[in-house]
Amino acid sequence: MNKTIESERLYGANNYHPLPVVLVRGEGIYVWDDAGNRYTDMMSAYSAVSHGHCHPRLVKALTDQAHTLAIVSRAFYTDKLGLFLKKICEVTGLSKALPMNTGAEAVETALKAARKWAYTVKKVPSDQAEIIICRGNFHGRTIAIVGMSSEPQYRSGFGPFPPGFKQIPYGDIKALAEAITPNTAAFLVEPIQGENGIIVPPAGYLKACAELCQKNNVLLITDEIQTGMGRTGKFLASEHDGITPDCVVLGKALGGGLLPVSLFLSKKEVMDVFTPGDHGSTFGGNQLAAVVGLTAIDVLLEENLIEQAAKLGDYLMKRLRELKSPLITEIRGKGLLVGLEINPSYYSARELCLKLMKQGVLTKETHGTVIRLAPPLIITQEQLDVVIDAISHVLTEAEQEKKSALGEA
Ligand code: IF1
Repeated sequence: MNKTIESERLYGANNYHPLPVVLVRGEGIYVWDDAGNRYTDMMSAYSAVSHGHCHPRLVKALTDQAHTLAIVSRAFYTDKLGLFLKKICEVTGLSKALPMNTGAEAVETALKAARKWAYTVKKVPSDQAEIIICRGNFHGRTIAIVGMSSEPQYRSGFGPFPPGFKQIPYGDIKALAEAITPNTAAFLVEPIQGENGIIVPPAGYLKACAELCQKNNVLLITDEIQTGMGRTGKFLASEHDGITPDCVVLGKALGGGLLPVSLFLSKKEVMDVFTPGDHGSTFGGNQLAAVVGLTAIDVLLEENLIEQAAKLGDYLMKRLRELKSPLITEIRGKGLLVGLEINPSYYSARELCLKLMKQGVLTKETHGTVIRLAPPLIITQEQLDVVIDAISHVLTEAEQEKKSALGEA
């Protein structure tokens, strides 16, 4: 047993089932293991490493700031936070931003803001505010958030959960209309469900939700922690529907693949419900986060990574469709957030990920049957071709294995 793996298993919690590889270095789209093998990273740490590993400009911004001033808390002003908040509001079209650290913290901030807005602005009776969420959602791992989850494992053993949440099917605008009541504060939704297996809703779904929410004075909150920062070929995935939500949650790639940076963004009327002392965070909006967040946005725009994600995402989906493998039941996604649904009766997605690892491609299955293909947005077409060839190779190999197992070869 590898000593490193043994230590993680001996001293760590058994809350993940990692692939049997020990990574020691990353640069751009590549990571290396402790035996010197190089892999193309098709996971990007669940879309947190959209800029590539250890991006030089981001590392420099972080280290320069770390030598200058890092953490002072929000008890004082600093010279970087205002620049970061101004930039993200200009780029997204929202009016205000509240900085946190992890995605879950920013989602919790959104839940608190929506409820307080319901009581103070919409005049919903105290403690009666309802928030609508979708089946198959993933918004983080806190008790309130897993209380909204429809995934039994994420809830099992962690109850009781806070009330005030109503679940509807994803992609179903009629269900949303039926779920709204005079006490509805908000509808929280992912533009594409990431964890649930890269589920893309029907075209125009988000636009229809925005219209319905506006008509009923309900806040539309989009969770763009995974789909935001250019991942789907637009800065925010909601731009594909031509809408600006009332509130947006950002995280992951905002941290430039270096540290946790998240934001709750909203129109002024919502953010203004917070008064000093209502909400906060020790590290939220620290100088390192502000500088890395600002640079992460600049790099995304200056290196045209958003257009790159749109162009190469279309190319990837087209090439995958041309493989015409009987193992693939569906190819879903937008931009460089792609899911390859594998027929479980034919072959295991995890087994295919292990085969891909041997071909120098690192990714992981989600929900048992979907292989996630979400490389750093800096990947080139030539580098993508190498990955597609590896996918083609393992699918053919798996197909041959299946046929010989059935005596058909
Ligand atoms: C894990 C995947 C899971 C997210 C969306 C909020 C959060 C996430 C849309 C919370 C986080 C991460 C969490 C990580 C694996 C990964 C993930 F979808 F990306 F694959 F879990 F479903 N909203 N997603 O995707 O952000 O608090 O983690 O910073 O928990 O295993 P966080």
